[in-house]
Amino acid sequence: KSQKPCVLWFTGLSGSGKSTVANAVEALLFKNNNHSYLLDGDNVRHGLNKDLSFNDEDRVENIRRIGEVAKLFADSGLIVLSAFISPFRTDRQQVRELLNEGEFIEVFVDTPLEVCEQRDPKGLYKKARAGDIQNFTGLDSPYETPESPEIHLQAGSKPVDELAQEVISYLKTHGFI
Ligand code: GGZ
Repeated sequence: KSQKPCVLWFTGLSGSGKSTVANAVEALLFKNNNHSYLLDGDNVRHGLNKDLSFNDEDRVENIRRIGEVAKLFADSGLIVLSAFISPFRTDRQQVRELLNEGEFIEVFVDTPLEVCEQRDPKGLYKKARAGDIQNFTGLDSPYETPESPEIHLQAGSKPVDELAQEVISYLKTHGFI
C-alpha cells in the first residue's frame, strides 16, 4: 500500500490529549494498512532523552533530538507521530525546517488549561500547584500556541475518535495516505 512519509507533530499542554489522539490515529492508520511509528514520552523521554530535565534548555534539546529522530523515520518511509508538549515556537519551526517541504504537519491539540488541570490524569497539576514540581508548562513555564497549525483540534470538547478522524481526513485530502 502506498503512502507518502510525513511527521504529524502533536503539540499541546500536559493532559491536552496528545498521546491519546496520536494513539487513536495510529490505530486507524494500522487498519488502513499504513506503516507508522509513534514517538512519545514513554519511548523517548525514558530512553534516548532520559538525561534531560524540564528546564528550558533541556526542553529545547529534547525537541531537537526528537526532530532528528522523526526525520530518520520519515526518511525510512514511515508516517511518524510525535507527541510532546514542544512548548516553544522556534523549536517547532526548526523541526519544520529540518524536514522536507510539506512533510511537517503541526497538530495543535488545543485543550484549555482549565480542562487539562481538571483532568489532571497523573496528578501533576496538583503537585505543581503545591510547589512540588517546578517549571510546569502552563503554570510557571510558558506554552507558545501555534500560530498557523496545519490541523487545529478542539480537544477539550470533542470525542477522541472524532479528533482522530480529522487527522486522517487531512492525510487523505493532502495525499499522504
Ligand atoms: C510539563 C512535565 C513536567 C513539567 C514532568 N512540565 O502529562 P504528561 O506528564 O504525561 O506529559 C508531560 C511530560 C512532558 O514531557 P515532554 O517531553 O512532552 O515536554 S517538552 O516537550 O516540553 O520537553 C508530563 C511530564 O512530562 N512532566 N514534569 N515540569 N510536563
